[in-house]
Amino acid sequence: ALWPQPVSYDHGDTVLFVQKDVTFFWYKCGAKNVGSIAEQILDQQPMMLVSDSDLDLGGDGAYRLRKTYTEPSFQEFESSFRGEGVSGDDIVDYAIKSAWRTIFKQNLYPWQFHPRGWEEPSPHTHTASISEIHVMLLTSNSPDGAKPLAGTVDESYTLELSIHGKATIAANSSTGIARGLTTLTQLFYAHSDGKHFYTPLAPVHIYDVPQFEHRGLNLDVARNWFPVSDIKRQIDALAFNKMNHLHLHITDSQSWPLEIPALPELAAKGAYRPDLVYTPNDFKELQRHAAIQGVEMITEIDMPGHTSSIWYSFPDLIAAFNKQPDWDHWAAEPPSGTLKLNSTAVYTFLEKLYADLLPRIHPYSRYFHTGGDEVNKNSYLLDDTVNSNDPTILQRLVQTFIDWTHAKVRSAGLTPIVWEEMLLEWNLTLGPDVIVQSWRSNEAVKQIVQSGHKALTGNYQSWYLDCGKGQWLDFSQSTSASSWPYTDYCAPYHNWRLMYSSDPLSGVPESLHHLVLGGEAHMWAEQTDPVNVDGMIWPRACAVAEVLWSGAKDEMGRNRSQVEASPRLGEMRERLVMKGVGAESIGMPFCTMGGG
Ligand code: CP6
Repeated sequence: ALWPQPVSYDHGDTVLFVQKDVTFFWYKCGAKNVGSIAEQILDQQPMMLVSDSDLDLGGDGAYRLRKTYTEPSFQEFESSFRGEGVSGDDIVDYAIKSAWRTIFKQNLYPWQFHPRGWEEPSPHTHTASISEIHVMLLTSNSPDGAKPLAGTVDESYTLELSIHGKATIAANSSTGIARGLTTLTQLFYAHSDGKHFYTPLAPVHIYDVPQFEHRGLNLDVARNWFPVSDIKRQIDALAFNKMNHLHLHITDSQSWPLEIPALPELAAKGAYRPDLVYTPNDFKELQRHAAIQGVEMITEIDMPGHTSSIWYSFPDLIAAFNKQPDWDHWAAEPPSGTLKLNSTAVYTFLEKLYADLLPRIHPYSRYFHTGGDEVNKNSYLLDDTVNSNDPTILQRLVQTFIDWTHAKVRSAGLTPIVWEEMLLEWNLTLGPDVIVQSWRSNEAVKQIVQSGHKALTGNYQSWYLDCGKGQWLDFSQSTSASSWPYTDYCAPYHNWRLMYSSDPLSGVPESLHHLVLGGEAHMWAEQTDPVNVDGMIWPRACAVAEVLWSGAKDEMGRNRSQVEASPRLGEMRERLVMKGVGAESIGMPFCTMGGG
């Protein structure tokens, strides 16, 4: 399970206090692997990991780097980026400083998780304390350099905390170390005096490994604009939940906030306001802030549908632009408008766009999402380069469009991702490298993997965070007094329990499970902005994170218990709040106080 058990302390327990001047030791060595260390832990063998004799030092390029931190310098912390991309060393460096800050500055005083009258551990009578935390990167040549999440990066780790206060984390990659340090921070609590920090959970032996390699959040920053700091806070919360992808749906029909220096009019006229934009520097900062925490940012420029905002700068490229009440003949959402499908001007535009944008993505991500959802056939009746809604004619043109864009994406060193309709509705021939993102059903996931493509899950019946607010206007009500019942097709509200009970592998034949890379929770932002975004995403996305990290089934093959998850999620929510994330409450303290 991803979230630790809440503290259960009684007076007989060992309580380890940890001091602010704890020293972090960072080693690299080439000799061991996490699997064998996990075996030792599972066999309950005593581990001597930190003695020099147990590390294979010196030979065969194996080496040891010992860095120590006491109280990290946060000035350096914020500005330690250098060069293009993010290195494995940057990740460990950041993770250590981040762990220190979480334990000593953002920790939880767990009053909601004890009966009334509980006496907390006293800092004066404890028996042991932690003065050293050792992190070990076991393979010095792991491929976690500039692109840390190449799917091949092993995020597993072991975490050992003895009752004598020896803390050791070992992993095969820098990202694995970051995951282990994240877990470590979640074992500690703040004392009510605000000066002491402790864990009653030792001894701890953890071997942890994710079930799915793609664990993400899709954030729509086109329907509403979000300052960079709000997006960074979501990245921090993702990393705290061991999620490793932020899919940024950065343009749509309503606004184009992404500055493209080669096409300055796009954001100047297409953003909601000329200053509500993401500059090239903002864009890089976001990618780096994600990468340094083991989170890969995936940029989506949704095309050819969902592009009406281009109309404000390049009206000749867009067909069927309409914001009047009859927009719904041509699109899923107002304003309608789609890129013309048989226009050389469109291809000239795309050439400029991709030449500017794709090289800026390459150092940080393997992927580029080309969209492709909800393309409306009727809109091409109004496209002067097509003048038809004949599916055969359109299919050929969309195929050409995808072939052209995907060739550009590949020549920039990136792998294309598309929405499911490109494969399942348009029956396009996609390159075998293309990842197909489902959003409509588990049945779609099955069809995607049966076609041989890798799939991302997360559909509107389960993992849509916007669903169930009753947000869809019934346009028949604006023109008549019809008593036709208003229904929201993604209702009811998707609470954490609904999200927790969704299995990404449901209905997928076992022989094809390996093609399900994982999935994403979706934050479509028609009715979400910086005021409510934290509460809309958290803690419900924690439920998705646990399913993707640990699998939807428990060891017995049953759905994970919501009863068992509830107090753990409650504590996770408190920890997010302590980190400055406005996660919503999932229940009252009475429930976690043991009814006390
Ligand atoms: N925007 C974009 C959306 C949605 C999609 N794409 C969406 C569709 C149905 C529901 C919620 C959101 N708002 N670009 C679908 C992938 Cl219920």
